[in-house]
This record gives sequence, C-alpha cells and structure tokens, in this order.
Amino acid sequence: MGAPAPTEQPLSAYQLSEQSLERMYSYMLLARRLNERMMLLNRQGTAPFVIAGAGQEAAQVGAAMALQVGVDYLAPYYRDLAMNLVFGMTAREAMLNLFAKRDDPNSHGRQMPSHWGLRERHVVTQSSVVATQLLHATGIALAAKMRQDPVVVMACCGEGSTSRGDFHEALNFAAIHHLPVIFFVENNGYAISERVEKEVPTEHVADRARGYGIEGATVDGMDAVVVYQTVRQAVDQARRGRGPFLIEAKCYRLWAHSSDDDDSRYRPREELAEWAARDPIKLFRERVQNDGIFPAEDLDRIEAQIDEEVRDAAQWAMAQPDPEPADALGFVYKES
Ligand SMILES: Cc1ncc(C[n+]2csc(CCOP(=O)(O)OP(=O)(O)O)c2C)c(N)n1
Ligand SMILES: [Mg+2]
Repeated sequence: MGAPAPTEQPLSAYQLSEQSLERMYSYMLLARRLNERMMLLNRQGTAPFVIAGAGQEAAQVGAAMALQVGVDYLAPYYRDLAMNLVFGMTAREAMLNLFAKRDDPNSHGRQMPSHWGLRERHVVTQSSVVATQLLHATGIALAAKMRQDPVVVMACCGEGSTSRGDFHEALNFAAIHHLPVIFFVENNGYAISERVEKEVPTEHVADRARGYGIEGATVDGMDAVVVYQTVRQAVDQARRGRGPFLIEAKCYRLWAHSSDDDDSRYRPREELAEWAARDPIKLFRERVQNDGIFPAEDLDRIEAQIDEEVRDAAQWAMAQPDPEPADALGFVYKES
C-alpha cells in the first residue's frame, strides 16, 4: 500500500482555532513521547508489554476531538492511547496502566496494558478479542436512542478487525435502527504480519458501508485536520438522528505490531521509509510552522514541556503501589 498524496490546503481554510490546533499537536506529541518512553522501559525490562499507536496519532486525535468529551462515548481499541488522552487520561495514568499499578484508573492492574476503560470518562472497557467493542458501542447507542440522550458513540478498530463477524453484526444492527455510532477504522496496513490485501477484498474498508446502506468515507489518516473535519460532520449527523457512519482513516503502523513482534521478517524497509517520511506529527509541525500559525519557538516549548511531563510520569508511576493480593477479586464486578 502506498502513502496517500497530502492535501495542499492551508490550515486557514479550515474552521479550527489556534487553540484547537495547539491541542491537536500537544495530544499527538504526548502520545508519541509516551509510547517512545514505554518502549524504552520495555527494552530495559521494566515494562512487560507495549502495543503502540505510533503513526496513528493524527487519526486518533482528529477523530476524538470531533466528539464532545463528557457527553459522548468512546469504545476504543488497544492502540488508541491518543484518543484516551483527548478524553482526559493523564500521562501519569497512562504510565500506571503500563505498570499494572493499583491506582491505574482503567482496570486497577487487572487488564493487560492498553486495555482502556473508565466509566466516569465514558470510555468503554474492552477485551483482548478484537472487534467485540463494536457491538458494545452499538448497544450503548441503542440505549442512548431509547432514552433520547443526544449521545454519539465512537467505535474504533483496526482494518484487520473488520473481517470479524462482530464488525458486520454491529454495522447491520446500527444501520437498521439508525443508531448514533461512528465506526472508525484505523487502517494501518497490517494485522500483525498480514497485509491489508489479505484482510479486505475491497479497495477501501469504507466501501463496505454500501452493503449496510449507510454513509462511508475514506480519509487521509496522516492528516489530523482532515480527519477532524470528516468525523465532525459524521458526528453532527449522527447526533441529529441520521444514523451510523463508517470512516476509514488510512494511516500506517510505524512500529512493529507490539514489543513482542519483529516486523523486519515480513515488512519491506522501503515501504516503511516511504510512510515514515509522512510521519503525521512531523507533517503537522511543518504545516503549522509554514502556514505561519506558530513560530518554531512555541512548538519547541510545547515539546520541552511534554518531554518533562513524560519523564515525570514514568518515574512517579514506577514508585506507586502494586495491587494488593487480598484485593484480587475487586474491580471485576460492580460493587454497590
Ligand atoms: C478474535 C481475535 N483474533 C485474533 C486476535 C489476535 N490479534 C491481536 S491484534 C491482531 C491484529 C488486528 O489487526 P487490526 O485490526 O488491523 O489492528 P492493528 O493491530 O493493525 O492496529 C490479532 C490478529 C485477537 N486478539 N482476537
Ligand atoms: Mg491493522
């Protein structure tokens, strides 16, 4: 799969405030720096397992910023660290999750790292079985519709997960009942070592929307602003009762599948280099600078603050307590 051609539109053509653009950059960079630090800790033997979203930050931040935090629901998948940051997760909490610490707000150390979920922030808990969250999201959207709550649910997965029955059942049900769900597929080209051509028979994942009579769109997932614009429109429609939308963000997994994978055994280095040249964070920085929105010094300042935040988060989280053995059955079932 080749990298899509970037858009030539200046940022001033979009209706995004400077503050929103700064938030976009900060969330993307924070996610990347957290992932880099996590991988380092893994290689040092301190963190057991890392599954990162490097290369998918623009897709994740653009999509999550189109939702109303505090109102809408997020059913993320494991790579969606950046989405969780937009929904309020802090760097320290992300590190507590990595180390499976007692105070990890996601599962208090019960789940694997990157299995998100926090009721107060409307982030739906997930299992390791890919695509199950799409059905949960559809159920939440049904409840919202029955209660007449103006809630939109964002259900995320990778393109490989769209081959599972759950994906098709979720789209079918959501389409029939006009439910407010955005199915957001982060097409990063691979399902572990399997290339997209062996996962999906159509050119685009979004082509599948037609089979369910719903709208679909394929967007450049390396461009946070384009993703935001597309998702925003779909969210507004869904909130007005127009039903579900399937959005495919074409991005790329810049790292191996996980800290336990060796991608050099199956992925051509030239392909990786082609996509790495379109690193979404590098592109965004160049764009806001070239369009005269932020001077380099402002961006350097943001970067320095984030580096400090990540260093602090890792050190602090490592020193936090592990779960108590006596508490092993806690946080599994609802306790009144
Ligand atoms: C039902 C199921 N089958 C297989 C797996 C093992 N598995 C974990 S991640 C993954 C790849 C999923 O690929 P994709 O949906 O494209 O997401 P990506 O990891 O590329 O972001 C697989 C096969 C699983 N977790 N669940
Ligand atoms: Mg994939």
